[in-house]
Order: sequence, then structure tokens, then C-alpha cells
Amino acid sequence: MTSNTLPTTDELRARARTSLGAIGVTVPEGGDFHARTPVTGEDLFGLKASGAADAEAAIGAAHTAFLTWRTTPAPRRGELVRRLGELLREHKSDLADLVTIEAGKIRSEALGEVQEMIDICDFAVGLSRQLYGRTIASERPGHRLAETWHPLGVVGVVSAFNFPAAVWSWNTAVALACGDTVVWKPSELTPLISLACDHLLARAADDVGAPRDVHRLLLGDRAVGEQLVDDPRVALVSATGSTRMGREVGPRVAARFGRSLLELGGNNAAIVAPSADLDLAVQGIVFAAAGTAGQRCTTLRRLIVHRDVAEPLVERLTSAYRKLPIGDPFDENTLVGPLISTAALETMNSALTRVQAQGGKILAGGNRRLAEAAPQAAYTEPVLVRVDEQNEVVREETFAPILYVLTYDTLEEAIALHNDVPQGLSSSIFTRDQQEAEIFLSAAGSDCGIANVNIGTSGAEIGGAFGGEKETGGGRESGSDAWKAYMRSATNTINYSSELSLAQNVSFL
Ligand code: UN1
Repeated sequence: MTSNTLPTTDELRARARTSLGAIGVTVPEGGDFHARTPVTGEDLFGLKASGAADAEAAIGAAHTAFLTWRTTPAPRRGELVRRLGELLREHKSDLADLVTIEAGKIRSEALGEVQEMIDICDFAVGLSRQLYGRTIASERPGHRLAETWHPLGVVGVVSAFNFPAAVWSWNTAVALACGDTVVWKPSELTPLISLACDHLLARAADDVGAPRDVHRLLLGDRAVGEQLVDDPRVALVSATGSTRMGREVGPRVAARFGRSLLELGGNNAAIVAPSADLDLAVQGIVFAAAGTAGQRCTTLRRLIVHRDVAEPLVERLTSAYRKLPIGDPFDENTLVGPLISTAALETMNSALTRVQAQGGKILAGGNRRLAEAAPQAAYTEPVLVRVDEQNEVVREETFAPILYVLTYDTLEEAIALHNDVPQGLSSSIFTRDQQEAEIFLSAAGSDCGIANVNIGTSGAEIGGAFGGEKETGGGRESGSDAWKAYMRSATNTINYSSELSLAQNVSFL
């Protein structure tokens, strides 16, 4: 199914202007930087890019703001985040419009992205009263040993196109509550939603009397990102993107002893065991694999199915894939919007060509859609591919809706296949066998940062820590105690006796 009509670029431009206007942003005129939409694949506005001098000034301003922000009581810092959350609620629909226009997400997922932002603000407001350190029993009489958490500094946030606003909010809401300030370099593909977020935060700062420079936005290219990576005033670089990007960022930040928090590629798999509820599994699999047109870090890319249920499962999936409505992401019936660019479509097609050359068989999907209506856009049917082995194409992350189907005989074999990829973000098992589920979640099971049972790999709630192992980078963002990456701890020994006693019974003088 395809909805054959798409909005025109003029209509999208007008809609973007309306949403930005409602939020209070006037589109800055310029020409060296373009906002575009994957809905038609065409340019929307010429903008002005930030250059090296802007980045230098932004880092300096954020650093100066940090010096006062760090001593503002944490619950008062939380008030800024609460106000931001209120503004996000008020502009939920406008922000979702911008997410759809720039990232191509269907309406319900775009609204979900904004909801994720609202949720993390609520979380961070609570966190602003819960930045707990521990008191530790001292080995010495008349001594107290304690741990104190302090703000870290300027956080450089580098974000990707696919969660253009939510990933910023995970970092920013938590960083601000922790007493840090933020300089944000969003994806070059999503400047409008970035302008909107930055503006709402500036409004929130004005409303609560916080310094505006707690947050600065840089609409620039790679060079601006590199400045954040190399500047010693940027205490933490939190970067979301490809493993290739992380391989550059990690060592460069480490070389100056800065901290990095990396959220890189995933190659997420689900195991479908013989006892699985197949109706539930099909729904979970199709959302995780075809949702967001396969462009989440948590997208399901590999399905490891027990041989006994492979045939009925593949049959159901094939029929579900054939019915997926693809097209205009603003159309309420659409489930699969465009890929971000024709370059992404080429990467997808090249992976399909290579996997077929290695014996992979396409079971459903793979045709381009709407090429006549929008030659510069990239609409495609999500693809199901049967493979006999986990070859090098399957082991790569292709950021597109391709689901590779493998079969297994024993759970041990399934877990081995599952873990035998370089990435380690998200994973799941569909089973009604508790023992199998527990083995999958155990130390000898999934090696990912996220491991689920009877739910797909994508769509995590903000309350848990988000991130993964191996080439995914090891970072944790969002909920749980991920906040600790945004603060530094100090261990304090306080002697309230009148004698000096040395640890480990050392005697001196
Ligand atoms: C990402 O794709 O970078 O768990 C983030 C999920 C979303 C976040 C994905 N909450 O799929």
C-alpha cells in the first residue's frame, strides 16, 4: 500500500514556518546552510551556519555560565527543567510537526519523540532533589567518610538526525539539573527542530531567571563538532552517531583526558523461541524492524528464529510486510515514512545487493516507492531477507529497514549468534519459557546494554539507562543513574576527633 500523494515542498515550508512561529522562532535568513525535508527530499530554507568563532564564543559563554550555575541549588536548577517541560507540553504538536518535516517520522512517532522529551524533563526535575552521595563507615574513630557529587562543566552534545530532539533532551535536562551547561551541535539534517528546542529553553531560562548561556546551539558542520571534541573547557562530550564517528571522537577526547559518552551503532537482534506467542512476536518485530523506517539505533536488524517456528513466523511477517502503508508521514494511515536521504537508500540497496550475492533471499519488500512523485526523496518498502549464515553484511549496521532472518536449533546456538556481532545495544527474546528468558537475561546471555523479554528491541522508556556495549560505545544516558556521567564525585574524609590517626594503621611522627 502506498499513499500516492505527498505534500508539496511549499506546503511543508509553510507548515514549518507556522510551527516555528508558534514556538517563537523566526527563521534566520542565510544561505550557507540548508534546512531540508526528506518528505520531498527538497530544501526548505537557507540558514546561517555557525563558524569557528561562533563555536569559540559559545563554549566561552557556556563556561562562564557554568561558574554561576554550578552553585545554584540543584532544586532551583530543576525549576528551569520543569519550565522547559511545560513549554514542551504546550508545543507538543508544533515540535512533532518539525520532527516529521525534518526527520520524516510518522505523526505518532513524532509525538512519541516529544513525549520522551517531556518524560525526561519530569525525571530530571525529580533528580534535582535526588543527587545523592553515600556516607561510608570509616575505619578510623572520630572520622566520617562521604562522597559528594559536583557539577562537571560544559557538556558538548552531538546528536543525530533520527532522534533530533529527544536525544538532546536526555542529555540537556539531566546535565542542567546536574549543574552543567550545554553546547549543542545537532545533525546538519535537522536544524529547524534544533532552533525550536533552543528557543524553548531560552524562554524557560527567561521565565525562571536562569542565565541564557546555560545552553548554546551551534548549527554547523563537522568542524564545529571537532571544536567541541578538542576544547579542554568541554568536560564531557556526549555523542550519538555512527561507530565510525565514535572511533574518532573517543580517542580525541581521551587524549586531553576529557570524558566522552558514546551512543554508537547497534545491530539489534531478537530470538524467537518455539514457545513464543507468535501474534505478539509479529507485532513486536514489525514495529521494531520497520518502524521509523528502520532508522533507530535500536531498530531490529536480525531475527534469530527457532527452526520449528520459522515457517509460520516468516509467513506472518511476509504478509504483514506486504500490507505496510508507506508514504506521506503526515497521513494518519502511514506506518513507514521516507528514509532520510537518497544516499541512505543507496547504502540500503548496496547492502541488499551484497547480501544476495552471498546467498541471501529477499522474502518481502525492497522496492522503491514514490520515485516519480518525489525523485529526490527516498521511500522504500522495508525488506525481509532470509540468510543462511551471519555473514559480514549481516554483521554490519545498515541504517535502513532491512531485517535478516536466521534460524537456530538450540538456545545456546541462538545466544552465540546473537552475540557474534561487533555492536551491543539492544536485544530481545520472545518466549513463554521462563528458564529461557532468564538465561537470555543472565551473565551468559545477551551481551547488550538493553535486553528485553516479549517486547521488541526499540522504544525504550526514559526511566532506564540507555546505551550499549562493544562498538556501541559503552555510554549510558537518560534514566537510572546515568546522571553520574554528568557529574564528578569527591570523596571526603572528615576528622571530628582531636587526634590524627592514619589509615591502614600507619604510624608517622
Ligand atoms: C536512538 O535511536 O538514537 O529506545 C534512540 C528507543 C528510543 C530511543 C532511540 N527511546 O528506540
